[in-house]
Amino acid sequence: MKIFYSEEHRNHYPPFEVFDGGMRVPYYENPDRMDRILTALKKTDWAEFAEPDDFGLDPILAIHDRGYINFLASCWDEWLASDPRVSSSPETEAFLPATFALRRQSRPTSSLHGRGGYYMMDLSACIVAGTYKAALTSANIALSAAHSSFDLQNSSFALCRPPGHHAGKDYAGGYCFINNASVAANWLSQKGKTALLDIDYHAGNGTQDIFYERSDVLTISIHGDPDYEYPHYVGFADETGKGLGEGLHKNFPLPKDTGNEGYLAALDEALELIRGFAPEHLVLSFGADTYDGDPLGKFHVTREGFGRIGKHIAGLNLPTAIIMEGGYANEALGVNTQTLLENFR
Ligand code: OKP
Ligand code: ZN
Repeated sequence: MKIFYSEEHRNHYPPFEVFDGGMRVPYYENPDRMDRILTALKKTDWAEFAEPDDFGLDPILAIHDRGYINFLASCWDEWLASDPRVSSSPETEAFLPATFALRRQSRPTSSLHGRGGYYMMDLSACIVAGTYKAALTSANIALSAAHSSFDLQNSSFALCRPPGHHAGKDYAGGYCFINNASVAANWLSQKGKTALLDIDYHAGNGTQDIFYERSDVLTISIHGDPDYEYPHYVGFADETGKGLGEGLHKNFPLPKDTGNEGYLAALDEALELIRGFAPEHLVLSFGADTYDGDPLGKFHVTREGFGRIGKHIAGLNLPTAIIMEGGYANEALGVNTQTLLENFR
Protein backbone atom coordinates (compact mmCIF):
# COMPACT_ATOMS: atom_id res chain seq x y z
CA MET A 1 0.00 0.00 0.00
CA LYS A 2 1.20 3.51 -0.88
CA ILE A 3 1.70 5.59 2.25
CA PHE A 4 2.25 9.32 1.83
CA TYR A 5 4.25 11.06 4.53
CA SER A 6 6.54 14.02 5.08
CA GLU A 7 8.78 15.14 7.95
CA GLU A 8 7.40 18.69 7.63
CA HIS A 9 4.94 18.16 10.52
CA ARG A 10 7.80 18.29 13.04
CA ASN A 11 7.95 22.07 12.67
CA HIS A 12 4.38 22.28 13.99
CA TYR A 13 4.63 21.39 17.67
CA PRO A 14 2.98 24.02 19.87
CA PRO A 15 4.38 24.12 23.44
CA PHE A 16 0.88 23.87 24.98
CA GLU A 17 -2.86 23.84 24.38
CA VAL A 18 -5.57 25.20 26.67
CA PHE A 19 -7.70 22.40 28.05
CA ASP A 20 -11.25 22.37 29.41
CA GLY A 21 -11.51 24.93 32.16
CA GLY A 22 -8.46 26.88 31.06
CA MET A 23 -5.53 24.69 32.13
CA ARG A 24 -2.39 24.80 29.95
CA VAL A 25 -1.43 21.20 29.10
CA PRO A 26 1.21 19.72 26.76
CA TYR A 27 -0.01 19.46 23.17
CA TYR A 28 -1.75 16.09 22.73
CA GLU A 29 -1.51 16.21 18.95
CA ASN A 30 2.26 15.70 18.96
CA PRO A 31 4.97 14.47 16.52
CA ASP A 32 5.47 11.27 18.57
CA ARG A 33 2.10 10.12 17.17
CA MET A 34 3.66 9.91 13.71
CA ASP A 35 6.74 8.11 15.02
CA ARG A 36 4.57 5.42 16.59
CA ILE A 37 2.70 4.85 13.33
CA LEU A 38 5.89 4.92 11.25
CA THR A 39 7.57 2.38 13.55
CA ALA A 40 4.65 -0.04 13.23
CA LEU A 41 4.28 0.34 9.46
CA LYS A 42 8.00 0.05 8.71
CA LYS A 43 7.97 -3.45 10.24
CA THR A 44 5.41 -4.65 7.69
CA ASP A 45 6.27 -5.99 4.25
CA TRP A 46 3.50 -4.03 2.50
CA ALA A 47 4.10 -0.39 3.43
CA GLU A 48 5.47 1.59 0.47
CA PHE A 49 6.43 5.09 1.63
CA ALA A 50 6.36 8.11 -0.70
CA GLU A 51 6.78 11.87 -0.34
CA PRO A 52 3.76 13.99 -1.27
CA ASP A 53 3.62 16.03 -4.47
CA ASP A 54 2.94 19.78 -4.33
CA PHE A 55 -0.45 20.61 -5.86
CA GLY A 56 -0.30 24.34 -5.13
CA LEU A 57 -3.02 26.42 -3.49
CA ASP A 58 -5.84 25.90 -6.00
CA PRO A 59 -7.27 22.63 -4.58
CA ILE A 60 -7.08 24.12 -1.08
CA LEU A 61 -8.79 27.37 -2.09
CA ALA A 62 -11.54 25.23 -3.65
CA ILE A 63 -12.49 24.38 -0.04
CA HIS A 64 -11.15 27.22 2.10
CA ASP A 65 -11.70 30.99 2.20
CA ARG A 66 -8.75 33.07 0.94
CA GLY A 67 -8.83 35.47 3.91
CA TYR A 68 -8.61 32.47 6.25
CA ILE A 69 -5.65 30.95 4.39
CA ASN A 70 -3.91 34.35 4.39
CA PHE A 71 -4.47 34.52 8.14
CA LEU A 72 -2.84 31.09 8.61
CA ALA A 73 0.08 32.18 6.43
CA SER A 74 0.91 35.39 8.30
CA CYS A 75 -0.39 34.80 11.84
CA TRP A 76 2.87 33.69 13.44
CA ASP A 77 5.01 36.47 11.95
CA GLU A 78 2.47 39.08 13.00
CA TRP A 79 2.30 37.60 16.51
CA LEU A 80 6.10 37.56 16.75
CA ALA A 81 6.28 41.20 15.68
CA SER A 82 3.44 42.27 17.96
CA ASP A 83 4.99 41.98 21.39
CA PRO A 84 8.62 41.81 22.66
CA ARG A 85 7.54 39.14 25.17
CA VAL A 86 6.74 36.84 22.25
CA SER A 87 9.95 37.50 20.33
CA SER A 88 12.10 37.07 23.43
CA SER A 89 10.95 33.45 23.95
CA PRO A 90 9.13 32.23 20.82
CA GLU A 91 9.66 28.55 21.72
CA THR A 92 7.38 28.82 24.76
CA GLU A 93 4.69 30.78 22.89
CA ALA A 94 1.82 29.91 20.56
CA PHE A 95 -0.88 32.12 19.11
CA LEU A 96 -4.46 31.73 20.33
CA PRO A 97 -7.26 34.30 20.28
CA ALA A 98 -8.74 35.74 23.45
CA THR A 99 -12.17 36.65 22.04
CA PHE A 100 -14.36 34.57 19.75
CA ALA A 101 -16.64 35.88 17.01
CA LEU A 102 -19.99 34.35 17.93
CA ARG A 103 -22.72 33.23 15.51
CA ARG A 104 -21.24 35.08 12.57
CA GLN A 105 -22.87 38.42 13.37
CA SER A 106 -19.34 39.42 12.80
CA ARG A 107 -16.55 40.08 10.35
CA PRO A 108 -12.82 39.41 10.46
CA THR A 109 -11.66 42.77 11.82
CA SER A 110 -8.20 43.90 10.79
CA SER A 111 -6.15 43.39 13.96
CA LEU A 112 -4.44 40.03 14.49
CA HIS A 113 -6.66 39.24 17.46
CA GLY A 114 -9.72 40.35 15.52
CA ARG A 115 -8.88 37.84 12.81
CA GLY A 116 -7.88 35.17 15.37
CA GLY A 117 -11.25 35.20 17.12
CA TYR A 118 -13.02 35.06 13.77
CA TYR A 119 -10.94 32.30 12.16
CA MET A 120 -10.38 30.06 15.21
CA MET A 121 -13.10 28.15 17.01
CA ASP A 122 -11.33 26.98 20.17
CA LEU A 123 -8.09 26.91 22.15
CA SER A 124 -6.56 23.74 20.76
CA ALA A 125 -5.45 24.72 17.25
CA CYS A 126 -2.38 26.69 18.33
CA ILE A 127 -0.34 28.41 15.65
CA VAL A 128 3.46 28.40 15.82
CA ALA A 129 6.23 29.20 13.32
CA GLY A 130 5.94 25.92 11.39
CA THR A 131 2.16 25.56 11.42
CA TYR A 132 1.22 26.96 8.02
CA LYS A 133 3.81 25.02 6.06
CA ALA A 134 3.00 21.83 7.97
CA ALA A 135 -0.72 22.29 7.28
CA LEU A 136 -0.08 22.83 3.55
CA THR A 137 2.10 19.73 3.41
CA SER A 138 -0.53 17.72 5.26
CA ALA A 139 -3.12 18.75 2.64
CA ASN A 140 -0.68 17.74 -0.11
CA ILE A 141 -0.29 14.34 1.55
CA ALA A 142 -4.07 13.86 1.37
CA LEU A 143 -4.15 15.04 -2.26
CA SER A 144 -1.30 12.67 -3.13
CA ALA A 145 -3.26 9.77 -1.62
CA ALA A 146 -6.38 10.81 -3.55
CA HIS A 147 -4.43 10.96 -6.84
CA SER A 148 -2.83 7.59 -6.13
CA SER A 149 -6.17 5.97 -5.26
CA PHE A 150 -7.65 7.31 -8.47
CA ASP A 151 -4.70 6.45 -10.73
CA LEU A 152 -4.15 2.96 -9.34
CA GLN A 153 -7.80 2.29 -8.42
CA ASN A 154 -6.77 1.01 -5.02
CA SER A 155 -6.44 2.18 -1.46
CA SER A 156 -3.75 4.47 -0.11
CA PHE A 157 -2.87 5.97 3.26
CA ALA A 158 -2.27 9.69 3.90
CA LEU A 159 -0.26 9.94 7.12
CA CYS A 160 -1.42 13.50 7.75
CA ARG A 161 -0.32 15.72 10.60
CA PRO A 162 -1.80 18.17 11.51
CA PRO A 163 -5.22 16.51 11.11
CA GLY A 164 -8.11 18.25 9.33
CA HIS A 165 -11.69 17.23 10.02
CA HIS A 166 -12.51 20.03 12.50
CA ALA A 167 -11.35 22.79 10.11
CA GLY A 168 -14.12 24.46 8.12
CA LYS A 169 -14.14 26.74 5.13
CA ASP A 170 -12.93 29.68 7.24
CA TYR A 171 -11.93 28.37 10.63
CA ALA A 172 -9.34 26.31 12.50
CA GLY A 173 -10.11 24.20 15.57
CA GLY A 174 -9.44 20.87 17.28
CA TYR A 175 -5.76 20.69 16.16
CA CYS A 176 -6.95 21.19 12.55
CA PHE A 177 -6.12 23.98 10.06
CA ILE A 178 -6.77 22.71 6.55
CA ASN A 179 -9.43 20.03 6.05
CA ASN A 180 -7.23 17.43 4.37
CA ALA A 181 -10.01 14.86 3.83
CA SER A 182 -12.36 17.48 2.35
CA VAL A 183 -9.68 18.75 -0.01
CA ALA A 184 -9.08 15.14 -1.13
CA ALA A 185 -12.80 14.34 -1.44
CA ASN A 186 -13.45 17.51 -3.41
CA TRP A 187 -10.66 16.60 -5.84
CA LEU A 188 -11.96 13.03 -6.20
CA SER A 189 -15.53 14.26 -6.66
CA GLN A 190 -14.45 15.85 -9.94
CA LYS A 191 -13.43 12.37 -11.13
CA GLY A 192 -16.53 10.53 -9.95
CA LYS A 193 -19.11 10.17 -7.22
CA THR A 194 -17.40 10.27 -3.84
CA ALA A 195 -18.40 9.40 -0.27
CA LEU A 196 -16.57 10.54 2.85
CA LEU A 197 -16.83 8.45 6.02
CA ASP A 198 -15.41 9.92 9.25
CA ILE A 199 -14.62 7.35 11.96
CA ASP A 200 -12.59 9.62 14.25
CA TYR A 201 -14.02 9.66 17.80
CA HIS A 202 -14.91 13.36 17.46
CA ALA A 203 -17.64 14.68 15.16
CA GLY A 204 -16.18 15.94 11.87
CA ASN A 205 -17.79 19.36 12.13
CA GLY A 206 -15.55 20.98 9.53
CA THR A 207 -16.27 18.31 6.94
CA GLN A 208 -19.99 18.47 7.76
CA ASP A 209 -20.07 22.25 7.25
CA ILE A 210 -18.06 22.12 4.00
CA PHE A 211 -20.30 19.59 2.23
CA TYR A 212 -23.58 20.39 3.99
CA GLU A 213 -25.30 21.88 0.95
CA ARG A 214 -23.62 19.71 -1.68
CA SER A 215 -25.38 16.80 -3.36
CA ASP A 216 -22.32 15.28 -5.01
CA VAL A 217 -20.50 14.08 -1.89
CA LEU A 218 -22.18 11.93 0.76
CA THR A 219 -20.68 12.66 4.20
CA ILE A 220 -21.13 10.45 7.27
CA SER A 221 -19.62 10.79 10.74
CA ILE A 222 -19.70 8.29 13.63
CA HIS A 223 -18.67 9.85 16.93
CA GLY A 224 -19.19 10.61 20.60
CA ASP A 225 -22.50 12.42 21.01
CA PRO A 226 -21.87 16.18 21.01
CA ASP A 227 -24.33 16.39 23.89
CA TYR A 228 -21.38 15.29 26.08
CA GLU A 229 -18.35 15.50 23.76
CA TYR A 230 -16.24 18.01 21.82
CA PRO A 231 -17.02 19.80 19.44
CA HIS A 232 -20.21 20.24 21.52
CA TYR A 233 -22.39 22.04 18.95
CA VAL A 234 -22.20 19.98 15.76
CA GLY A 235 -22.76 16.29 15.00
CA PHE A 236 -26.36 15.69 16.09
CA ALA A 237 -28.59 13.09 14.44
CA ASP A 238 -31.07 15.67 13.14
CA GLU A 239 -28.40 17.41 11.04
CA THR A 240 -28.96 15.78 7.64
CA GLY A 241 -27.86 18.37 5.06
CA LYS A 242 -29.52 21.39 3.55
CA GLY A 243 -30.81 22.52 0.16
CA LEU A 244 -29.35 20.32 -2.58
CA GLY A 245 -27.46 18.46 0.15
CA GLU A 246 -30.58 17.50 2.13
CA GLY A 247 -30.36 13.81 3.04
CA LEU A 248 -26.68 13.61 2.08
CA HIS A 249 -25.17 14.09 5.50
CA LYS A 250 -25.58 11.58 8.30
CA ASN A 251 -24.39 11.68 11.90
CA PHE A 252 -24.18 8.70 14.24
CA PRO A 253 -23.81 10.23 17.72
CA LEU A 254 -23.02 7.34 20.09
CA PRO A 255 -23.15 7.11 23.89
CA LYS A 256 -20.19 7.05 26.28
CA ASP A 257 -18.70 3.58 26.75
CA THR A 258 -19.57 2.39 23.23
CA GLY A 259 -17.57 -0.80 22.58
CA ASN A 260 -16.85 -2.95 19.53
CA GLU A 261 -20.40 -4.30 19.13
CA GLY A 262 -22.18 -0.94 19.44
CA TYR A 263 -19.63 0.66 17.15
CA LEU A 264 -19.86 -2.00 14.45
CA ALA A 265 -23.67 -1.82 14.48
CA ALA A 266 -23.52 1.91 13.66
CA LEU A 267 -20.74 1.34 11.14
CA ASP A 268 -22.77 -1.30 9.27
CA GLU A 269 -25.69 1.15 9.01
CA ALA A 270 -23.31 3.78 7.64
CA LEU A 271 -21.91 1.30 5.11
CA GLU A 272 -25.43 0.48 3.89
CA LEU A 273 -25.99 4.21 3.22
CA ILE A 274 -22.74 4.33 1.27
CA ARG A 275 -23.75 1.27 -0.78
CA GLY A 276 -27.07 2.96 -1.55
CA PHE A 277 -25.25 6.10 -2.74
CA ALA A 278 -23.08 3.91 -5.02
CA PRO A 279 -19.91 6.03 -5.08
CA GLU A 280 -16.82 5.35 -7.17
CA HIS A 281 -14.42 6.57 -4.46
CA LEU A 282 -14.28 6.59 -0.70
CA VAL A 283 -12.40 8.99 1.54
CA LEU A 284 -12.00 7.62 5.06
CA SER A 285 -11.22 10.09 7.86
CA PHE A 286 -9.55 7.71 10.27
CA GLY A 287 -9.00 8.58 13.91
CA ALA A 288 -7.81 5.92 16.34
CA ASP A 289 -9.22 7.84 19.32
CA THR A 290 -12.21 5.47 19.55
CA TYR A 291 -9.65 3.18 21.24
CA ASP A 292 -10.34 1.86 24.72
CA GLY A 293 -7.32 3.60 26.22
CA ASP A 294 -7.50 6.96 24.46
CA PRO A 295 -7.01 9.95 26.79
CA LEU A 296 -9.38 12.14 24.72
CA GLY A 297 -12.07 9.51 24.05
CA LYS A 298 -14.77 7.65 25.94
CA PHE A 299 -15.25 4.59 23.69
CA HIS A 300 -13.79 1.11 24.17
CA VAL A 301 -12.88 -0.09 20.69
CA THR A 302 -10.09 -2.66 20.98
CA ARG A 303 -7.26 -3.59 18.63
CA GLU A 304 -9.39 -6.48 17.42
CA GLY A 305 -12.20 -3.94 16.92
CA PHE A 306 -10.00 -1.89 14.57
CA GLY A 307 -9.41 -5.07 12.58
CA ARG A 308 -13.13 -5.67 12.24
CA ILE A 309 -13.86 -2.00 11.43
CA GLY A 310 -11.25 -2.09 8.67
CA LYS A 311 -12.61 -5.36 7.31
CA HIS A 312 -16.18 -4.06 7.14
CA ILE A 313 -15.15 -0.84 5.36
CA ALA A 314 -12.82 -2.64 2.96
CA GLY A 315 -15.84 -4.85 2.13
CA LEU A 316 -17.26 -1.90 0.17
CA ASN A 317 -14.58 -2.73 -2.36
CA LEU A 318 -13.94 0.91 -3.21
CA PRO A 319 -10.62 2.62 -3.90
CA THR A 320 -10.19 4.34 -0.55
CA ALA A 321 -8.01 7.29 0.38
CA ILE A 322 -7.48 6.78 4.11
CA ILE A 323 -6.70 10.09 5.79
CA MET A 324 -5.16 10.17 9.28
CA GLU A 325 -7.06 12.30 11.80
CA GLY A 326 -6.76 11.83 15.61
CA GLY A 327 -5.65 9.15 18.07
CA TYR A 328 -3.76 10.03 21.26
CA ALA A 329 -3.00 6.75 23.04
CA ASN A 330 0.45 6.91 21.48
CA GLU A 331 1.71 3.54 22.77
CA ALA A 332 -1.14 1.73 20.94
CA LEU A 333 -1.52 4.10 17.99
CA GLY A 334 0.93 2.31 15.69
CA VAL A 335 -0.48 -1.15 16.07
CA ASN A 336 -4.13 0.03 15.96
CA THR A 337 -3.49 1.94 12.74
CA GLN A 338 -1.64 -0.99 11.18
CA THR A 339 -4.46 -3.36 12.18
CA LEU A 340 -7.06 -1.20 10.44
CA LEU A 341 -4.92 -0.61 7.34
CA GLU A 342 -4.07 -4.28 6.79
CA ASN A 343 -7.59 -4.88 5.47
CA PHE A 344 -7.08 -2.52 2.52
CA ARG A 345 -4.04 -4.16 0.92
C1 OKP B 1 -9.17 16.38 17.44
B1 OKP B 1 -9.46 15.13 16.63
C2 OKP B 1 -10.72 17.67 25.54
C3 OKP B 1 -10.80 19.10 24.99
C4 OKP B 1 -10.95 19.07 23.51
C5 OKP B 1 -9.79 19.23 21.40
C6 OKP B 1 -9.96 17.84 20.88
C7 OKP B 1 -9.68 17.79 19.40
C8 OKP B 1 -9.74 16.41 18.82
N1 OKP B 1 -11.46 17.44 26.72
N2 OKP B 1 -9.73 19.28 22.83
O1 OKP B 1 -10.80 14.95 16.27
O2 OKP B 1 -8.97 13.90 17.18
ZN1 ZN C 1 -10.70 12.91 17.34
